[in-house]
Amino acid sequence: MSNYQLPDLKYDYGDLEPIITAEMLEIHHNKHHRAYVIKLNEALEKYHEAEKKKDAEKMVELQSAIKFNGGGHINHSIFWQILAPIKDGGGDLKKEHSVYKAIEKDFGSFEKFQELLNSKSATVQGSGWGWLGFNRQNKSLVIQTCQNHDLLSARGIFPIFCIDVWEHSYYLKYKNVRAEYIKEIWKILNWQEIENRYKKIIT
Ligand code: MN3
Repeated sequence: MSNYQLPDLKYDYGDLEPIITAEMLEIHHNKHHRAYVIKLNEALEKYHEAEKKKDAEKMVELQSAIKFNGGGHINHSIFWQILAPIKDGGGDLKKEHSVYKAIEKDFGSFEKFQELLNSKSATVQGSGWGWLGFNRQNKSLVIQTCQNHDLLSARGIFPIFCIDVWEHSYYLKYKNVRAEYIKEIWKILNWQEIENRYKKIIT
């Protein structure tokens, strides 16, 4: 039987302050992400039951819950990894990194890339995610957005890093000003992990 688990964070809830407060991170990880994991496991259990009974109607019915909660679990698991406390190198952009050079090549400059990702993420309608991804076909970096918890990989694009722009990720501190949260989150991006993810996909 499948049994997905809430992943532990590599930092404490207070470690991303002041960008993300301890209260925000605890609710986001321990409540929201945990709920996706629980509901994913429940939906999969029901799915396996339905499969045993050859109940195709029930199996189709359950797919939306699997997609939503499974996507929530997968996307958040990436999100926690690509963040780091400032004291542990969060926001420390390294110009010698391959991913930095690729960003400059594919977007003209790092500043242009940042502006574009910020504006696309800020204008996601409703809930969703902003992404830097790698398109394997033309071997270039792309900025994309997804609705809800849709997976970037479902479009054939490898996820390098993401910004959660659901209201639950910023509302406690930034209220309705999503753009301010997005501007701040660059200060806690884990560029070493982002570099590792980029290198893994290009080699
Ligand atoms: Mn979230």
